[in-house]
Amino acid sequence: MTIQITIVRIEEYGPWTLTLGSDREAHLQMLQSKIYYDIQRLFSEKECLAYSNRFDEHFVITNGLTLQDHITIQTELATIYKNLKLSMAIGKGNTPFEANMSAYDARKTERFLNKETRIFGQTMSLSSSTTSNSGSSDEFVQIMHIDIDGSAKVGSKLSPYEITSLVIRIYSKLSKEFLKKGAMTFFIGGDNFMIISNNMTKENAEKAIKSITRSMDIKLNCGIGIGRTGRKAAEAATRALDIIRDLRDEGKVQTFYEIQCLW
Ligand SMILES: Nc1nc2c(ncn2[C@@H]2O[C@H](COP(=O)(O)OP(=O)(O)OP(=O)(O)O)[C@@H](O)[C@H]2O)c(=O)[nH]1
Ligand SMILES: [Mg+2]
Repeated sequence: MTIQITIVRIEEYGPWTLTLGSDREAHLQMLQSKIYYDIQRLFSEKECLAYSNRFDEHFVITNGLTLQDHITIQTELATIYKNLKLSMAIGKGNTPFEANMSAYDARKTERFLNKETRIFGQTMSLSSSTTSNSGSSDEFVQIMHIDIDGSAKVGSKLSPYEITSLVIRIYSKLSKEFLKKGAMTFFIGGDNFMIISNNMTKENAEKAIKSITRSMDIKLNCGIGIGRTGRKAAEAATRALDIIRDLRDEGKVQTFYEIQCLW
């Protein structure tokens, strides 16, 4: 059972930013937010989910998305961002990290699936269905939605910037610990993280989270979701997290909850 990840990247972005002069930061920040918006909009319409990776690159869970779907999105992005060169690299793997490596490799070795629109990928069998995306049968996605328990309470003791510093420390530990298992962690705002974590057992996840929080005065709640597509898995993970909160409100404290989405 594999996962498909597409890395959308702004090519030759560094040199291009220089052409804007030194008073460029506000412009770049607005542009980057807008690109993220359009990537999330176009992919989520097709059951995919995008995560920003350092603003100039985006990781998208694209299970079930065909090459033709990618070409359509890429063409639309090219009409919005005429001055930029965007590329897409599609990869598959048993773990999200493997899928990332396969995509990265395809771009590095210039293995084009479609040269005209700069789409790279291994010559693997991409789904051929052209109807609405319900995921391909040999693919699945597992997502962990992690959130700090009672961050509002922590926030009443810490100033806004100190909370940020705490969140960054947690982010760093999550990223390091889960990468060992081939999983990729993304910060999604507030006190929330999502980890694309295919093939991770609940036991391994619990062990990793415990080792992170042991030395810190915080608790992390973790909703695990499994689905055919990125959106379906994320929906299940967030629902699982909300159930942890509901259970807590009823006095039944538990930090892990798993929901397998109906396909
Ligand atoms: N991206 C994302 N951010 C969220 C979500 N839910 C909450 N947040 C962010 O997290 C912040 C804190 O909200 P909560 O996590 O609900 O607050 P809390 O005090 O930690 O409460 P509990 O998590 O229920 O213990 C919010 O201000 C949002 O920025 C979510 O589903 N997705
Ligand atoms: Mg919270």
